[in-house]
Amino acid sequence: MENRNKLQSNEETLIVIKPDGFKRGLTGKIISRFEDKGFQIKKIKSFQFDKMEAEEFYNIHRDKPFFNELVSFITSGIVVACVIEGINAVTTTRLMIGSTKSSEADAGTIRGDFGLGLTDNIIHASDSVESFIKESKVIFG
Ligand code: 3AN
Repeated sequence: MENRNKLQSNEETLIVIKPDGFKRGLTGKIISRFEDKGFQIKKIKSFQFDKMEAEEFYNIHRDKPFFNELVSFITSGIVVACVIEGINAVTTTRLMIGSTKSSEADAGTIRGDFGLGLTDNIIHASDSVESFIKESKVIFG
């Protein structure tokens, strides 16, 4: 038991409920899933990204053809960002949100259960500890 715990690291990650998730009133249900799983909500903030913050947040996608669409969507309404903490938070959170294309995401995942969109895919979650550090700095400073 002691050994197993050593392999599992307690870490933090970031989730952002996107404007579609917020508008559809899914915030509570989504946050509950993370609490039910055993994560703690360490920070929470409801706000609207401005263009500069969104471009910084999505900096890694700057050269992608869908970059402008991404920035325009994430700035289109209120989002709810949370820093969550728990065992293997980055990997487990990514499993819980599901594949990028909501229409193809597995049932039981957040995208699989609540949406059909691609840009409007309800939730963002950091894909690494490095991304978490960069992304959470944009939101929480
Ligand atoms: P994920 O959010 O699953 O990590 P990424 O990091 O590949 O997906 O893409 C970031 C965001 O960009 C996605 N959440 C989605 O909103 C959007 N996106 C990804 N691929 C496309 C695409 N081909 N066309 C439009 N938007 C896309």
